[in-house]
Amino acid sequence: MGQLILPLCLLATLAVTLVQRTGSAAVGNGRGLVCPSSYIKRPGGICLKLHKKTLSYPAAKASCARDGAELFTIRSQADNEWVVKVLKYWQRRTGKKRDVWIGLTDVVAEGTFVWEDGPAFDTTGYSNWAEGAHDVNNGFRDCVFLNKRLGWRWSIQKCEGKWERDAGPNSYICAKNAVP
Ligand SMILES: [Ca+2]
Repeated sequence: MGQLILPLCLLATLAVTLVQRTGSAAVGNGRGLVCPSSYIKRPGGICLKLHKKTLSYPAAKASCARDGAELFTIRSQADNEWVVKVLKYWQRRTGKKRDVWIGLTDVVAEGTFVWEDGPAFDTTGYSNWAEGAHDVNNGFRDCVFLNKRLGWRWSIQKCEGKWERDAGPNSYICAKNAVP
C-alpha cells in the first residue's frame, strides 16, 4: 500500500510543485526527520524530487545544487524499482515518458564511473545497465540516464549538446538528506 501511496504523492508534487507532506513522511527509517515540502521522503531519510523540466546534465546538476541537493545516486534495487514505478505511474497519468538523469558519470576518466556524491561506481554492487550500454560508451558519452525506450534501464549519453539527438536534455531527480 505504501508503495502505491508514494508515487501518488510524487505525482501530486509534480502537478502542484508544492505539496504539504503528511502521512508518508514517517515511513521507514529516519523517523522524526523531515523533507522539504516539495520532496518525497524515502525510507532511510532520503528526500527525492523528480523534475519534469528537461535540462542538460550539468544544468540538472546545478539545479539540484541550488536546492542543496545532488542528482540521485541509485545504489539499490529498491531505490531503482521505486523510481521506475513512479515514472510508469507518471506515464499512465500524463501519457509522457521521460528519460531521467541519475548522478553517475565517467566524465573525469573514460570508462571509470563515479557517483556524484563521491564514491567510485562499484562494479560488484547494484546496477541496472541496459544491454550493450557500455558498448556505445566513448569519450563523448559520459552521463548516465534512465532510458525510457529500454524500460528505464541505465544508458550512457552525451551530457549536453542541443544539436545531437542523443544529447538530451532529460528530466532529473534531486536528492538530499532529511533533517530533524
Ligand atoms: Ca564515456
